[in-house]
Amino acid sequence: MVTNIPWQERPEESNEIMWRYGKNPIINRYAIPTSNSVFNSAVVPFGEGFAGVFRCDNRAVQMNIFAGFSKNGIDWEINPYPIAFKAGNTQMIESDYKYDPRVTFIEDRYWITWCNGYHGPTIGIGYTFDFKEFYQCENAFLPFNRNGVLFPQKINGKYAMLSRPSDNGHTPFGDIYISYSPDMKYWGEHRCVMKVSDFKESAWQSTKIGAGPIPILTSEGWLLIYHGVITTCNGFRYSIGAALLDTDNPARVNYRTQPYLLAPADLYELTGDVPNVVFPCAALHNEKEDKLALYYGAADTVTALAFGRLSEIVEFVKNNSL
Ligand code: BMA
Repeated sequence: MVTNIPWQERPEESNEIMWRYGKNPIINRYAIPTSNSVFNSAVVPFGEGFAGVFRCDNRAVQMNIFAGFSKNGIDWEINPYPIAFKAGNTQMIESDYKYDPRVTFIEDRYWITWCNGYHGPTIGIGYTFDFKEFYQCENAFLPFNRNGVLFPQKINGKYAMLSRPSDNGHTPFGDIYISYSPDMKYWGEHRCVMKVSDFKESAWQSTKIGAGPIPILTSEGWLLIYHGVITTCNGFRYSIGAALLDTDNPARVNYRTQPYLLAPADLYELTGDVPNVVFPCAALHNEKEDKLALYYGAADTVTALAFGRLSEIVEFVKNNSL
């Protein structure tokens, strides 16, 4: 049980289900000497504190992932050099770029997934035991795909991953699928989980959706926090919602938010390299203390933190479902 996750009580004047950290953003765009932006990043409990894999685009705007460490989950030391992978369960495969990492501990190691540039975006997989040595495995899928998110435990004896088949550009469509693997190398049994919503029912998630943090197992099923996109006259706007997936068959969606939980509203979310984006890639939770800390990229520029009560989020998803 993780006891010291970042936390700040809901401000008295707020009645929101999720509220922002008062000192957002927690990581600024120039956090390492070469960075243009640090966003869409993933953290996990590690040792006495936390470790993370951070998306730092450099000043040539090359996208890569970097390891980082923190005692309190808020103040981060990010390595100034990108992760250098060794060959894992295959020979080294090409990687033109790496972005939007997710991290989870399964059985004996930390697994990392990311959007890997291999003739276009697809899902890269790697692992580490110590956040010092990293191993890169086979890509999970053919191009084009993004938002590969592992479940934190095997389901019916197999590894399970959500993903979002896409195109080679700024994909104007996208639904969430699930795939299974016996060995983290071969993936199959692909099933559709969730599609975009009907515009008149819930427009914020009507263009495309994608899984966010590693799903969290609750008494009501898997809590999946996801991003949803609407196409506006100014381009895409990215917001955050949540769903409850069946525990044994997560391809079945039991509930899914009609209103969003968090949408771009503060200045660092509204302005930046890509305005109007909140993009969640990680969450820390403590079930006993009923706490959730959500990490999200803001405006493709900085990294921010929001909080919520796990039980309230679950109730909200159930009571405000599409
Ligand atoms: C998506 C990805 C994310 C990014 C988002 C908004 O397609 O590229 O990394 O945050 O667009 O620009």
